[in-house]
Amino acid sequence: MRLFIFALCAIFARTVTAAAKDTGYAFPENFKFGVATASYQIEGAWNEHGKGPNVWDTLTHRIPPFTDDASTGDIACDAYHKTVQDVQILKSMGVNFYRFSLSWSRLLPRGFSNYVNPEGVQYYNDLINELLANDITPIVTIFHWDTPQNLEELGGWPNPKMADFFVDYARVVFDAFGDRVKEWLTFNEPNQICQQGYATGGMAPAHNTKEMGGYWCTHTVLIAHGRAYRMYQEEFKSKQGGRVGITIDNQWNEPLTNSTEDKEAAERANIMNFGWYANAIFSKNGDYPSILRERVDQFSEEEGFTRSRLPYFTQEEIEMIRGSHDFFGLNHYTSRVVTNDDGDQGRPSHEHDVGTRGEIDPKWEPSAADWLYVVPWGLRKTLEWIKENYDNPEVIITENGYADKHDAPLRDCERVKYYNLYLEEVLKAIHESNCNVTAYTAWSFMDNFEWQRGYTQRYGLYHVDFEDPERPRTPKMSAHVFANIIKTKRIDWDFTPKEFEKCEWVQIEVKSEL
Ligand code: GBH
Repeated sequence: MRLFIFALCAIFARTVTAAAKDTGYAFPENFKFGVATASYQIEGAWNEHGKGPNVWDTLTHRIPPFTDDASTGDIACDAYHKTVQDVQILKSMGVNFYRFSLSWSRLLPRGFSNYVNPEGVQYYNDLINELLANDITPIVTIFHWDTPQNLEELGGWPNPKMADFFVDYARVVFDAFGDRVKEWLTFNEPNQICQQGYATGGMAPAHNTKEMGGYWCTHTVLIAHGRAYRMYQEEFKSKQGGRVGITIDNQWNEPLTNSTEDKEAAERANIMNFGWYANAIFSKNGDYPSILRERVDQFSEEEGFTRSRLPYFTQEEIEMIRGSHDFFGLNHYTSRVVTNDDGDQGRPSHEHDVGTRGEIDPKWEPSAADWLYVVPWGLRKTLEWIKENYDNPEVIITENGYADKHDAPLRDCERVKYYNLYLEEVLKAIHESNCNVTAYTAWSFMDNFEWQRGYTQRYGLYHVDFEDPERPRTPKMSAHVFANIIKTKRIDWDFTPKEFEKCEWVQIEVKSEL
């Protein structure tokens, strides 16, 4: 069914011409560019050198297979064995920074800080040192979805004790790497950790507790983030002088029509999906957004629950979490048009709590991922929304990228188009809306294990051949274009075909040397 809809949309989109515009703006002198990856998606070496199992090891080894192609991250890009080579590639692209994540169970095999695996520490030390020796700043995500299996068996993120375990783990990594790592992200996309992990079952540990686990998980994650931030301030900030943030993802929700009802619905969807995570940390008053509080409290009561499905913070917790950031990490890929929905929506459920329905505009160009449509202006609107609601914090775009198919060509026109169009919107946000965006990260450095999609979709600037035991990396056209953007601080529209629909057969002159 999903494929069928996708195919229909694809036919539709072919007839539409992209509005590619050169605004002539340049990125500010001190603007930084980088590329991102995550431990489970690239490292492989799943059971080497003392690494303990995590929820993705467990899920991908399960029978019947969880992933579309029955694949695992056992080897993935084999990045664990390719530190020097990968850093050379990063250097050749000219990136200012590299965002990667730490594998918790590689460092603490059973999740607890009573035993730190020296070989795990060694691997990340080598990577960090290699980056610094090549003038590339490491930006480190402490947790990108690979919960140690042992901690999952104690309940995972809905268990409030996870905040203790996370703070212990964070202390270990600040202590081991913080002399050289100055930019930290506590969590990648709490929304996906919690909703996909515990409410819908789309990601490990793939629990489907619908109306419950997502809220409880979020509660723990927000507390864990706040406590790790405060712990860094107290124990490390004065000697290490680094910065700590969090990466929150959104889909921009645009009203389907001009009606007041649709406008309210879209705003409610932005608040109840994005603000759910951002408000407690970034808003002046802290805590969950009041509309989330009111609706979930009211619906829980109507549904006959003893207490609200949305947990309450203590006053102390509100103050501890409020302001626990040195910057805002944003992952953004796509948008929806949104309308009010008073239907049942599987009540009790988060969808019913929000009471909206998101749709795809048939004019939007699809990607190989069924959720990812090309909607460049959604990024600018997101940046403006953050500015308005959270007092114009510094924003680091920690992910943005495009999926094509397993057999997509190295001449990846669609990806180039995506980056050019989205980056143009970043430029407008900076120059026309005064948004405080200081850095941009492409997802991803190279093709990798795309979670439940396995290796059926590619996001990389570099192609990885997963059939070859050497896992060779080859630059795609997008890698050349991105390298050129980094070098010139401008989007070079002449470098790419002006008429994108002819992209497949236009010859592209490759200017940069990768
Ligand atoms: C990012 O999440 C991740 O941080 C990164 O690890 C990942 O590789 C990258 O995106 C590409 O997916 O199937 O309709 O339930 C992006 C946000 C939102 C992507 C939810 C997957 C599933 C939607 N994610 N989405 S659905």
